[in-house]
Amino acid sequence: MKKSIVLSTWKHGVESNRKAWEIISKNGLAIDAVEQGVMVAEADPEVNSVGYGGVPDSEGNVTTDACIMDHLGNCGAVAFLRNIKHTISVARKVMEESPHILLVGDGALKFALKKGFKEENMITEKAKVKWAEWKKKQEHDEMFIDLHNHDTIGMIALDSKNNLSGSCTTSGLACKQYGRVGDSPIIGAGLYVDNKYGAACATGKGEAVMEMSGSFLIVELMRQGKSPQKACELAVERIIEKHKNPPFQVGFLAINKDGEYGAYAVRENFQYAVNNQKEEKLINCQYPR
Ligand code: SD4
Repeated sequence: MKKSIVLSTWKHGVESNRKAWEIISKNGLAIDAVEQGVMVAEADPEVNSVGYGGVPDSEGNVTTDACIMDHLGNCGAVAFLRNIKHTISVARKVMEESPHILLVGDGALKFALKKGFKEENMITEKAKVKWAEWKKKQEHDEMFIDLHNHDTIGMIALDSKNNLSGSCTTSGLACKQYGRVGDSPIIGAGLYVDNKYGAACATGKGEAVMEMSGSFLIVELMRQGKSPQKACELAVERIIEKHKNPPFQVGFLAINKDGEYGAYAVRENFQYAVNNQKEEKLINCQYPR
Protein backbone atom coordinates (compact mmCIF):
# COMPACT_ATOMS: atom_id res chain seq x y z
CA MET A 1 0.00 0.00 0.00
CA LYS A 2 2.92 2.30 0.77
CA LYS A 3 3.89 2.62 -2.88
CA SER A 4 0.36 2.55 -4.30
CA ILE A 5 -0.52 5.42 -6.58
CA VAL A 6 -3.11 6.61 -9.08
CA LEU A 7 -2.32 9.26 -11.68
CA SER A 8 -4.70 10.66 -14.28
CA THR A 9 -4.97 13.47 -16.79
CA TRP A 10 -6.73 16.82 -16.43
CA LYS A 11 -8.95 18.31 -13.76
CA HIS A 12 -11.65 15.68 -14.03
CA GLY A 13 -8.91 13.27 -12.96
CA VAL A 14 -9.55 14.42 -9.39
CA GLU A 15 -13.00 12.78 -9.21
CA SER A 16 -11.91 9.80 -11.28
CA ASN A 17 -8.86 9.26 -9.08
CA ARG A 18 -11.04 9.38 -5.98
CA LYS A 19 -13.02 6.41 -7.27
CA ALA A 20 -9.85 4.57 -8.30
CA TRP A 21 -8.18 5.27 -4.95
CA GLU A 22 -11.21 3.97 -3.07
CA ILE A 23 -10.56 0.62 -4.79
CA ILE A 24 -6.77 0.66 -4.41
CA SER A 25 -6.92 1.66 -0.74
CA LYS A 26 -9.10 -1.38 0.00
CA ASN A 27 -6.45 -3.61 -1.56
CA GLY A 28 -8.41 -3.81 -4.82
CA LEU A 29 -6.82 -4.52 -8.18
CA ALA A 30 -5.24 -1.79 -10.29
CA ILE A 31 -7.16 -3.05 -13.34
CA ASP A 32 -10.49 -2.52 -11.55
CA ALA A 33 -9.35 0.88 -10.30
CA VAL A 34 -8.37 2.17 -13.74
CA GLU A 35 -11.61 0.93 -15.30
CA GLN A 36 -13.97 2.24 -12.65
CA GLY A 37 -11.98 5.44 -12.18
CA VAL A 38 -12.30 6.62 -15.77
CA MET A 39 -15.97 5.57 -15.85
CA VAL A 40 -16.61 8.60 -13.64
CA ALA A 41 -15.36 10.92 -16.41
CA GLU A 42 -17.19 8.91 -19.08
CA ALA A 43 -20.52 9.45 -17.32
CA ASP A 44 -19.97 13.16 -16.61
CA PRO A 45 -21.76 15.37 -19.19
CA GLU A 46 -19.50 18.32 -18.28
CA VAL A 47 -16.40 16.50 -19.48
CA ASN A 48 -16.50 17.43 -23.14
CA SER A 49 -13.98 15.03 -24.61
CA VAL A 50 -14.83 11.78 -22.85
CA GLY A 51 -17.92 9.56 -23.17
CA TYR A 52 -21.34 11.15 -22.60
CA GLY A 53 -21.11 14.88 -23.32
CA GLY A 54 -18.18 14.56 -25.72
CA VAL A 55 -18.11 17.04 -28.61
CA PRO A 56 -19.18 15.29 -31.84
CA ASP A 57 -17.09 14.64 -34.93
CA SER A 58 -17.39 16.64 -38.17
CA GLU A 59 -20.65 14.87 -39.05
CA GLY A 60 -22.28 15.39 -35.68
CA ASN A 61 -21.73 11.93 -34.13
CA VAL A 62 -20.06 11.33 -30.79
CA THR A 63 -17.58 8.53 -31.47
CA THR A 64 -15.38 7.13 -28.74
CA ASP A 65 -12.01 5.40 -28.42
CA ALA A 66 -10.52 3.56 -25.44
CA CYS A 67 -7.92 1.05 -24.37
CA ILE A 68 -6.97 -0.79 -21.22
CA MET A 69 -3.91 -2.82 -20.20
CA ASP A 70 -3.24 -5.02 -17.16
CA HIS A 71 -0.20 -6.22 -15.22
CA LEU A 72 0.08 -9.38 -17.31
CA GLY A 73 0.48 -7.39 -20.51
CA ASN A 74 -3.07 -8.22 -21.64
CA CYS A 75 -4.76 -5.41 -23.51
CA GLY A 76 -8.02 -4.52 -25.23
CA ALA A 77 -9.24 -1.53 -27.21
CA VAL A 78 -12.14 -0.12 -29.20
CA ALA A 79 -12.20 2.77 -31.64
CA PHE A 80 -14.78 4.74 -33.60
CA LEU A 81 -17.50 3.31 -31.36
CA ARG A 82 -20.93 4.93 -31.20
CA ASN A 83 -23.71 5.10 -28.61
CA ILE A 84 -21.99 3.31 -25.74
CA LYS A 85 -21.30 5.37 -22.63
CA HIS A 86 -18.69 3.19 -20.98
CA THR A 87 -16.27 2.64 -23.82
CA ILE A 88 -13.56 1.56 -21.39
CA SER A 89 -15.68 -1.39 -20.24
CA VAL A 90 -16.11 -2.52 -23.84
CA ALA A 91 -12.30 -2.36 -24.20
CA ARG A 92 -11.99 -4.52 -21.09
CA LYS A 93 -14.42 -7.05 -22.57
CA VAL A 94 -12.32 -7.14 -25.75
CA MET A 95 -9.30 -7.86 -23.54
CA GLU A 96 -10.95 -10.51 -21.41
CA GLU A 97 -13.57 -12.11 -23.63
CA SER A 98 -12.21 -11.98 -27.17
CA PRO A 99 -9.04 -13.24 -28.85
CA HIS A 100 -8.49 -9.73 -30.30
CA ILE A 101 -6.98 -6.47 -29.13
CA LEU A 102 -8.75 -3.79 -31.18
CA LEU A 103 -12.31 -3.68 -32.52
CA VAL A 104 -13.61 -0.67 -34.45
CA GLY A 105 -16.82 1.00 -35.61
CA ASP A 106 -19.87 -1.16 -36.26
CA GLY A 107 -17.92 -4.27 -35.34
CA ALA A 108 -17.09 -2.81 -31.93
CA LEU A 109 -20.74 -1.81 -31.44
CA LYS A 110 -21.98 -5.27 -32.40
CA PHE A 111 -19.53 -6.82 -29.97
CA ALA A 112 -20.65 -4.45 -27.19
CA LEU A 113 -24.33 -5.23 -27.76
CA LYS A 114 -23.58 -8.94 -27.73
CA LYS A 115 -21.88 -8.47 -24.38
CA GLY A 116 -24.94 -6.77 -22.91
CA PHE A 117 -24.11 -3.08 -23.30
CA LYS A 118 -27.06 -0.83 -24.18
CA GLU A 119 -27.08 1.92 -26.80
CA GLU A 120 -27.56 5.38 -25.30
CA ASN A 121 -27.75 8.95 -26.49
CA MET A 122 -24.27 10.43 -26.14
CA ILE A 123 -24.92 14.01 -27.24
CA THR A 124 -25.78 16.74 -24.75
CA GLU A 125 -27.35 20.09 -25.66
CA LYS A 126 -24.09 21.78 -24.72
CA ALA A 127 -22.10 19.57 -27.10
CA LYS A 128 -24.61 20.25 -29.88
CA VAL A 129 -24.03 23.99 -29.43
CA LYS A 130 -20.25 23.58 -29.60
CA TRP A 131 -20.56 21.52 -32.74
CA ALA A 132 -22.92 24.06 -34.34
CA GLU A 133 -20.45 26.87 -33.59
CA TRP A 134 -17.67 24.91 -35.23
CA LYS A 135 -19.90 24.01 -38.20
CA LYS A 136 -20.55 27.70 -38.85
CA LYS A 137 -16.81 28.39 -39.09
CA GLN A 138 -15.89 25.03 -40.65
CA GLU A 139 -12.25 25.54 -39.89
CA HIS A 140 -9.90 23.11 -38.30
CA ASP A 141 -7.69 25.17 -36.10
CA GLU A 142 -4.69 23.29 -34.71
CA MET A 143 -5.00 25.31 -31.54
CA PHE A 144 -8.46 23.93 -30.97
CA ILE A 145 -7.05 21.16 -28.86
CA ASP A 146 -5.38 23.66 -26.55
CA LEU A 147 -8.30 25.94 -26.16
CA HIS A 148 -11.30 23.71 -25.91
CA ASN A 149 -10.45 20.09 -25.88
CA HIS A 150 -8.57 19.26 -22.76
CA ASP A 151 -10.42 16.26 -21.59
CA THR A 152 -9.20 12.84 -22.66
CA ILE A 153 -8.66 10.79 -19.57
CA GLY A 154 -5.63 8.55 -19.23
CA MET A 155 -5.14 6.79 -15.88
CA ILE A 156 -2.28 4.66 -14.56
CA ALA A 157 -2.19 2.90 -11.19
CA LEU A 158 -0.07 0.71 -8.93
CA ASP A 159 -1.96 -1.44 -6.41
CA SER A 160 -1.03 -2.88 -3.03
CA LYS A 161 0.11 -6.14 -4.64
CA ASN A 162 2.58 -4.06 -6.64
CA ASN A 163 0.74 -4.56 -9.94
CA LEU A 164 0.41 -1.88 -12.58
CA SER A 165 -2.52 -1.22 -14.95
CA GLY A 166 -3.71 1.63 -17.14
CA SER A 167 -6.69 2.94 -19.09
CA CYS A 168 -7.38 5.67 -21.60
CA THR A 169 -10.78 6.82 -22.91
CA THR A 170 -11.91 9.71 -25.10
CA SER A 171 -14.32 11.08 -27.65
CA GLY A 172 -11.19 12.39 -29.34
CA LEU A 173 -10.45 15.69 -30.92
CA ALA A 174 -13.57 17.88 -31.01
CA CYS A 175 -15.10 18.03 -34.51
CA LYS A 176 -12.50 15.56 -35.77
CA GLN A 177 -12.83 14.30 -39.31
CA TYR A 178 -15.38 11.49 -39.64
CA GLY A 179 -13.51 8.21 -39.14
CA ARG A 180 -10.47 9.78 -37.51
CA VAL A 181 -8.96 7.84 -34.62
CA GLY A 182 -6.29 9.26 -32.35
CA ASP A 183 -3.74 7.79 -29.96
CA SER A 184 -6.09 6.96 -27.09
CA PRO A 185 -7.09 3.42 -28.18
CA ILE A 186 -3.64 2.57 -29.54
CA ILE A 187 -1.54 0.44 -27.21
CA GLY A 188 1.91 1.99 -27.00
CA ALA A 189 0.65 5.43 -28.03
CA GLY A 190 -2.10 6.57 -25.62
CA LEU A 191 -1.18 3.95 -23.01
CA TYR A 192 1.44 1.37 -22.17
CA VAL A 193 2.07 -0.84 -19.14
CA ASP A 194 5.02 -3.09 -18.40
CA ASN A 195 4.56 -4.60 -14.97
CA LYS A 196 8.31 -4.94 -14.46
CA TYR A 197 9.12 -1.26 -14.99
CA GLY A 198 6.25 1.19 -15.21
CA ALA A 199 3.22 2.61 -16.95
CA ALA A 200 2.59 5.72 -19.04
CA CYS A 201 -0.34 7.48 -20.72
CA ALA A 202 -0.86 10.47 -22.97
CA THR A 203 -3.30 13.24 -23.78
CA GLY A 204 -3.34 15.94 -26.43
CA LYS A 205 -2.90 15.80 -30.17
CA GLY A 206 -3.07 12.10 -30.92
CA GLU A 207 -1.21 12.26 -34.22
CA ALA A 208 1.88 13.65 -32.48
CA VAL A 209 1.74 10.84 -29.91
CA MET A 210 1.09 8.01 -32.36
CA GLU A 211 3.97 8.84 -34.65
CA MET A 212 6.48 8.36 -31.83
CA SER A 213 4.69 5.60 -29.85
CA GLY A 214 4.78 8.00 -26.91
CA SER A 215 3.68 5.81 -23.99
CA PHE A 216 5.76 2.85 -25.13
CA LEU A 217 8.78 5.12 -25.46
CA ILE A 218 8.37 6.40 -21.90
CA VAL A 219 8.09 2.90 -20.43
CA GLU A 220 11.10 1.82 -22.48
CA LEU A 221 13.09 4.77 -21.11
CA MET A 222 12.10 3.73 -17.57
CA ARG A 223 13.25 0.20 -18.42
CA GLN A 224 16.59 1.73 -19.34
CA GLY A 225 16.79 3.32 -15.89
CA LYS A 226 15.26 6.76 -16.36
CA SER A 227 12.96 8.17 -13.69
CA PRO A 228 9.29 8.67 -14.66
CA GLN A 229 9.92 12.43 -14.77
CA LYS A 230 13.00 12.20 -16.97
CA ALA A 231 11.28 9.71 -19.29
CA CYS A 232 8.32 12.10 -19.82
CA GLU A 233 10.71 15.00 -20.46
CA LEU A 234 12.67 13.04 -23.08
CA ALA A 235 9.43 12.10 -24.87
CA VAL A 236 8.27 15.72 -24.95
CA GLU A 237 11.70 16.82 -26.20
CA ARG A 238 11.34 14.39 -29.07
CA ILE A 239 8.00 15.95 -30.10
CA ILE A 240 9.44 19.43 -29.87
CA GLU A 241 12.47 18.44 -31.90
CA LYS A 242 10.28 17.12 -34.69
CA HIS A 243 7.64 19.83 -34.72
CA LYS A 244 9.92 22.77 -33.80
CA ASN A 245 7.54 25.12 -32.02
CA PRO A 246 4.39 22.99 -31.76
CA PRO A 247 1.14 24.95 -31.60
CA PHE A 248 -0.61 21.91 -30.13
CA GLN A 249 -0.62 20.30 -26.72
CA VAL A 250 0.62 16.87 -25.68
CA GLY A 251 0.95 15.78 -22.05
CA PHE A 252 2.46 12.57 -20.68
CA LEU A 253 2.14 10.87 -17.28
CA ALA A 254 4.30 8.05 -15.94
CA ILE A 255 4.68 5.92 -12.80
CA ASN A 256 7.19 3.22 -11.88
CA LYS A 257 7.19 0.16 -9.64
CA ASP A 258 8.46 2.22 -6.70
CA GLY A 259 5.39 4.43 -6.82
CA GLU A 260 7.40 7.37 -8.18
CA TYR A 261 5.65 9.55 -10.70
CA GLY A 262 6.42 12.10 -13.37
CA ALA A 263 4.66 14.29 -15.91
CA TYR A 264 5.63 16.70 -18.65
CA ALA A 265 3.79 18.61 -21.38
CA VAL A 266 4.61 20.38 -24.61
CA ARG A 267 2.82 23.57 -23.52
CA GLU A 268 1.33 25.33 -20.52
CA ASN A 269 -2.07 24.54 -18.98
CA PHE A 270 -1.89 20.78 -18.68
CA GLN A 271 -2.99 19.52 -15.28
CA TYR A 272 -3.01 16.06 -13.75
CA ALA A 273 -4.34 14.44 -10.61
CA VAL A 274 -2.36 12.30 -8.19
CA ASN A 275 -3.50 10.11 -5.30
CA ASN A 276 -1.20 8.16 -3.03
CA GLN A 277 -0.89 7.59 0.72
CA LYS A 278 0.55 11.05 1.20
CA GLU A 279 -1.39 13.25 -1.19
CA GLU A 280 -4.53 13.86 -3.19
CA LYS A 281 -3.98 16.80 -5.48
CA LEU A 282 -4.25 18.45 -8.84
CA ILE A 283 -0.87 19.53 -10.20
CA ASN A 284 0.00 22.09 -12.85
CA CYS A 285 2.29 20.18 -15.16
CA GLN A 286 5.77 21.46 -15.99
CA TYR A 287 6.64 22.26 -19.58
CA PRO A 288 9.72 23.65 -21.36
CA ARG A 289 9.92 27.44 -21.06
C1 SD4 B 1 -6.97 12.29 -29.52
N1 SD4 B 1 -5.53 12.31 -27.60
O1 SD4 B 1 -8.01 11.81 -29.98
C2 SD4 B 1 -6.90 12.49 -28.01
C3 SD4 B 1 -7.49 13.83 -27.69
C4 SD4 B 1 -7.15 14.37 -26.32
O2 SD4 B 1 -7.36 15.91 -24.73
O3 SD4 B 1 -6.31 13.91 -25.62
N2 SD4 B 1 -7.73 15.42 -25.89
O4 SD4 B 1 -6.05 12.66 -30.21
